[in-house]
Amino acid sequence: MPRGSKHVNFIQNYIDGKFVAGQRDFADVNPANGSVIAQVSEADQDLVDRAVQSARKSLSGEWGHTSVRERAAALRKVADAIESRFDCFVAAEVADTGKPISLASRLDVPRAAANFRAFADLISAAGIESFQTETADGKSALNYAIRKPLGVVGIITPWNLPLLLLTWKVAPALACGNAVVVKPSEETPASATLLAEVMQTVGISDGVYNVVHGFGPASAGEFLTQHPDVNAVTFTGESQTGATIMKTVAPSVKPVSFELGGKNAGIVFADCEFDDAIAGIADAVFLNTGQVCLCAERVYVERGVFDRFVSALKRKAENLRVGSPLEPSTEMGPLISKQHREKVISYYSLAREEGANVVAGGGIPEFGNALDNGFYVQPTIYTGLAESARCVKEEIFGPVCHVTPFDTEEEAVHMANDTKYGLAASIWTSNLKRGHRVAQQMNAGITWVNCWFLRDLRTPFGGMGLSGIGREGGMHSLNFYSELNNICIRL
Ligand code: NAD
Ligand code: 6OD
Repeated sequence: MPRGSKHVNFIQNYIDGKFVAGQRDFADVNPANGSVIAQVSEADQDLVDRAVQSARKSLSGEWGHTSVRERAAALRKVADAIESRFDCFVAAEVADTGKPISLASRLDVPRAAANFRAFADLISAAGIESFQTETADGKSALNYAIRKPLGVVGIITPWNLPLLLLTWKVAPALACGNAVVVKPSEETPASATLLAEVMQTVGISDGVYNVVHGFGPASAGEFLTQHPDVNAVTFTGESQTGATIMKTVAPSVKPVSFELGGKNAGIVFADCEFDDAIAGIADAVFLNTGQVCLCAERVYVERGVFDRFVSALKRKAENLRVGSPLEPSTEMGPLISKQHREKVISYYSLAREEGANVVAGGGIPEFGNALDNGFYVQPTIYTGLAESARCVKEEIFGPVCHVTPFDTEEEAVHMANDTKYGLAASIWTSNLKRGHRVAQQMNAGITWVNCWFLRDLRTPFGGMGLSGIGREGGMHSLNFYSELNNICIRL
């Protein structure tokens, strides 16, 4: 498809306040039908360098002198402008990811605006740490720590919640006075580019927000993480990619924040509110076609309600409306790509080889129309696997779970924690004491009781083990995106 074709959009990089093309393009594919929706201009090493230099320059210009009040006001303008282009953002996100229009409208785009407002509020209210220190001579000293920007922050994000996860990092980085170079996933380049238009419209200084498009290794992702003038890297994506980025940044000892993969557990006790637990676990397994890092791929159910639970979850899976993302009633769209579908389907085959009982799904749906060119899979439930099975141990990142019965609380806790990951867990019980007790034993960064993915943006968010390094959210974000300079004054 030629550049500038009337039939396809051309998505460019955004550097120093201008849209810029590189030497090579790649295709942006709609996962719902396999069609090419845009050509994307890949940033080579020179363009990534220009983006980093423009970010650096902005820090010594007008942006570097903005007050907290001015930055908070700028963030609120960005939030307003996202809302005034709500339909445009929804359309971009739906076309790039294949997620249902209802989901993008209630989750992804509202959260993007909320991210900017939350960090405008947080930076406006943030205090500074101070201590009065008694000294040996009977006098004292005053210590106080001031917050300074890190400098140029490299932001690398995945394709599952592209705008939500990008703005989750851009908003606090800008609130703290940094300039950013973002590298969205090659699968979902549109919303980061639309955000560049918003930044331009609301008058964010040139160079403060830059977008470079491309892939990871030997492309924009690697060029950005290895750039000597990038002061910190914040990354959301696969654990293995996190490990690679860690090696890349090691020689220059850059601070990193990593939000990585998960193999999350849901624990359902017999005393739960049954319908709430079924609805919550169905969401936790199938939302966004199972492509949320917080999704529950392992469900542990107390034996007394196991059969009833599995039957009810099967009904949920079989009644999910899988179809065109543009149809308002659609509840589940395709996976992100042909390649990702091959991965998920390979796990569906592996589950059978490992001896699973297929309760629901396990294959590819047939529509008899253009959607057959999309990357759909069936919502799938397995039982009967050993806890050591690969399908129970490895992140699949699709609309699939394995359900295991348990007899005692200790057994449930042990199985839920038997993983190298440690991102999220959900516990379903009407016994509040048990809820607290079990939640406190979870080896996870986030544990929900009688809910799932209920967010308060002031709370710590992140994982342990293979699920990440550090926490973002609230003050944790402000602390990551700032350098603290402690000043000690002898009184
Ligand atoms: P991915 O790691 O393949 O890619 C993420 C980003 O990293 C993309 O922009 C990619 O181009 C870039 N990248 C890849 N290799 C790179 C390299 N060597 N150097 C620099 N950049 C590189 O992940 P994905 O497939 O896009 O996303 C799915 C994964 O993300 C899942 O594992 C999921 O659990 C995880 N995830 C985690 C969270 C969280 O908050 N913990 C949130 C969303 C997704
Ligand atoms: O809600 C958030 O802030 C967040 N980071 C969600 C991550 C979801 C993972 O796919």
